[in-house]
Amino acid sequence: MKRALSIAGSDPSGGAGIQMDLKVFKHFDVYGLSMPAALTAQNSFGVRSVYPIERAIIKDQLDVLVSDIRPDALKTGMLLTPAAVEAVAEYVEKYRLANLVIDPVLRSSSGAEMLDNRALDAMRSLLLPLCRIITPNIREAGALAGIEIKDHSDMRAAAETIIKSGAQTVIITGGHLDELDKSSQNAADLFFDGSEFRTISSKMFKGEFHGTGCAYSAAITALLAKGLSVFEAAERAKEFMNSIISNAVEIGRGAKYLNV
Ligand code: PXL
Repeated sequence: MKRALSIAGSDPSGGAGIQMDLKVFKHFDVYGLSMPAALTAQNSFGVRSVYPIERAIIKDQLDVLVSDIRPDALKTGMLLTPAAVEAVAEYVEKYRLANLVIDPVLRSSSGAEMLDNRALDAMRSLLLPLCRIITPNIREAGALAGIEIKDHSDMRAAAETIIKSGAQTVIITGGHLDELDKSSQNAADLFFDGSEFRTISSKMFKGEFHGTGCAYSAAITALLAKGLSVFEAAERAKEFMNSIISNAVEIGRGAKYLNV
């Protein structure tokens, strides 16, 4: 059986983070491995607190796990601190782990910071060069590229800068940009592998859904573990998102949760 590993924050409400990632891995029939790189206290109204996990604990979890069980693909989500970014980069290199997917989580939709500024620098210099694919949203892509993205041409410029920083492939999820254009019926993601720009479009869903970035990057991770190409994985992951968003459920009394 193929194995996928999630190194991300813990969301006790199960709508994002390692809990969501495990459900997505299961959906795709991939064996799920997970380790928290940070903790949160949250519910469907938002994140109340975030707590780091110290470097030694992250290293110990990775060392023991990976010396026995090698993942076929892995993803990072909320890492919070430079120490977490550095520890993950060190072990991905040391064990030559392939198919690294980075979801560069900067903030929760409710506004809690999930990667501080020094951690962003560490991610750009240490982790990006090790990844097969990085899946920023508009704001995260802007932060990584050091520009403010206001339109589709800024989006392409940011994608080029991110590839120059060492990522093999980038998908900038465009939903938040297209939402600014009230007439837009589509949410278009921009795919760039250093040679060709491609667009992956879908219907736009109105409203706030918790954990979309986590579920999307987890789906890509599972599909890479199964041997799909990056573009095929991205297309299949987008179809999966359409289905779990259109069937979103009310688990708590705040934001809707994805139906995974
Ligand atoms: O969707 C961003 C995100 C990532 N990881 C964890 C989260 C959230 C949003 O709340 O809680 C653990």
